[in-house]
Amino acid sequence: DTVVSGKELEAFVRQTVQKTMITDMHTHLYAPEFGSLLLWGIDELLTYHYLVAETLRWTEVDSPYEQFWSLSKSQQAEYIWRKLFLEHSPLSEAASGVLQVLHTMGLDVGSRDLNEYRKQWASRTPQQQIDAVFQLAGIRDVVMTNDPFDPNERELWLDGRGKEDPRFHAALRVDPLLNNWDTAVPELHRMGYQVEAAWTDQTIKETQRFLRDWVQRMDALYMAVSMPGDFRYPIEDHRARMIDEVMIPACQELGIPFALMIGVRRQVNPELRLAGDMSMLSDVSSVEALCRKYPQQKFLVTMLARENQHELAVLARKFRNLMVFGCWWFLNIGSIVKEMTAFRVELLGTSMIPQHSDARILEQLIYKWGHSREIIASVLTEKYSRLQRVGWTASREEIKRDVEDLLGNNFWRFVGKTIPGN
Ligand code: RAT
Ligand code: ZN
Repeated sequence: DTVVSGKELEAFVRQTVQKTMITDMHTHLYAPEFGSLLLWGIDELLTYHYLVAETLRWTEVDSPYEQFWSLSKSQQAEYIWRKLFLEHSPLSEAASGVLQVLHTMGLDVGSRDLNEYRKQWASRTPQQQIDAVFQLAGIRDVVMTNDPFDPNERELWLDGRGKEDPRFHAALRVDPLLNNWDTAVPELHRMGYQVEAAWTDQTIKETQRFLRDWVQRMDALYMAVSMPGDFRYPIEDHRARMIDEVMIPACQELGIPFALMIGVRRQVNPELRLAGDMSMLSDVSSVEALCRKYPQQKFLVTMLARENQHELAVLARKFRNLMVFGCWWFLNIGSIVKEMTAFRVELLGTSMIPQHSDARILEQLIYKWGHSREIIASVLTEKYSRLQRVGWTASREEIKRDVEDLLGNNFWRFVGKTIPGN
């Protein structure tokens, strides 16, 4: 059952990539049980921090940022709509994405009528909207980012109100352990863990206990941290100690991968709040050292600088315990997704995770995956065509298998779990 002509191949690959159900392995979405933590709707879409950054570029240098922040959410949405959609054309990835969402939901993009869009959302419940969006975007399930240092989220878990919806999985996110140990210590204390700022045996044991408790409470698929690009390993510093003596032992005991998201310089402009973070160059050889030192520990790794991507993909050729994933944050733009997906396939075949959405607002799944699917399909079409020209015709089953690997199975295999429902 092979695909014969070039045209047929293209159509089949496109169709397969379009309809294969996705596991989105890193998002900031929440299961409906988390109530208001799950963001959805047009005002949330418009006030996405990527769009806040773009909007504030159109304000005068002498106008206080506070003027924007003092607006209500709906006023902020109206302001962003005016600046980025009416006074200027919405050509950026994030702005055009909002229109892609409206279009896919069947709304009239041409009307440019924000209040009309609001009405369309007003009659929906979060549950209905989750069902509708997952179906429109072809999402099977998503992995959340679950942070016990966030008091709002922590309360929900401690109340036993964690996730029930099987489409949402947890990932334990613990940035403060590595990046803000001084503030993590009193927080851990308040949570009942006897740690000290000093690196003592008790601190090590108690921090491990904290990780164990939370991985188990959340049933987390992996443990994750983001770090600035100046992360170096191995050196004698707090991060290396925490990784060697606490985090890796905990991951190994629990049998879960460790996800490293490297290359973010937080708050280069604090006035922008959540939108104030920057990308920076990272050190791929630090990841190399970790992969070599812990050959049986699995690492999920993404980096934020474009300049690191090729070297990181090459490193994945050297270490089977390294899985590169996603085109993260500022890299999740058409031109770069295209470039990264192409050379990852060229270097690694299908043994990688080409994309995650990083969606913070439910409906973003529609445009982020819509665009990525298009690009993944066109890269794959080109690669299968090359094979076809020398007489290798992939069967429909083989193409399906490959696409399923890229859009979900590679992740599930790497975390060592079977796909829920299979
Ligand atoms: O992409 C984003 O929304 C960023 O703000 C971050 O959340 C980043 O993805 C992260 O997980 O740290
Ligand atoms: Zn993220």
